[in-house]
Amino acid sequence: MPKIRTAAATAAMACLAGLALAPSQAQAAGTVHIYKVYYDSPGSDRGGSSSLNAEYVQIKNSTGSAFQMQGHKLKDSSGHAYVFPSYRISAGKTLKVHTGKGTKSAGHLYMGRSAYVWNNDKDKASMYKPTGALRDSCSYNSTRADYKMC
Ligand SMILES: [Ca+2]
Ligand SMILES: [Ca+2]
Repeated sequence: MPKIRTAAATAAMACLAGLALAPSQAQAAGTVHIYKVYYDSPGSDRGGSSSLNAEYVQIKNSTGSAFQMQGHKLKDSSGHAYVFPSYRISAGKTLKVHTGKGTKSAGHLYMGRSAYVWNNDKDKASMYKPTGALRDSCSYNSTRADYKMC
């Protein structure tokens, strides 16, 4: 009865293929999270504007809809804090929060500081919701790298 066996095998394979699709569908619900901390700007840290702004925290919105950051807070281990102005991250997009001064533009916000925030050896970036609850954090402890993918 080779024909029947073939039909059964085809049905079983179709069933397995259906099951295999399930995990990727489950990943569709994303988060707004800290994606990268670039803590040691390229070159020597002389404090110029371009060096200060090459130090940044990148946030990613991996959800399927735009997300308003207003009122969120970004903090380092020693308590330096930045409160987000009104800024919408589109679905799937990222936002860099630079340490130095600059003008807000698509994909870029500026803490407006004249000194570095993120320690070059170890530190922890924490992002809080407007309610004060922790949304996400990312810590690192290495001078061998200049940035951390969270
Ligand atoms: Ca630094
Ligand atoms: Ca450096």
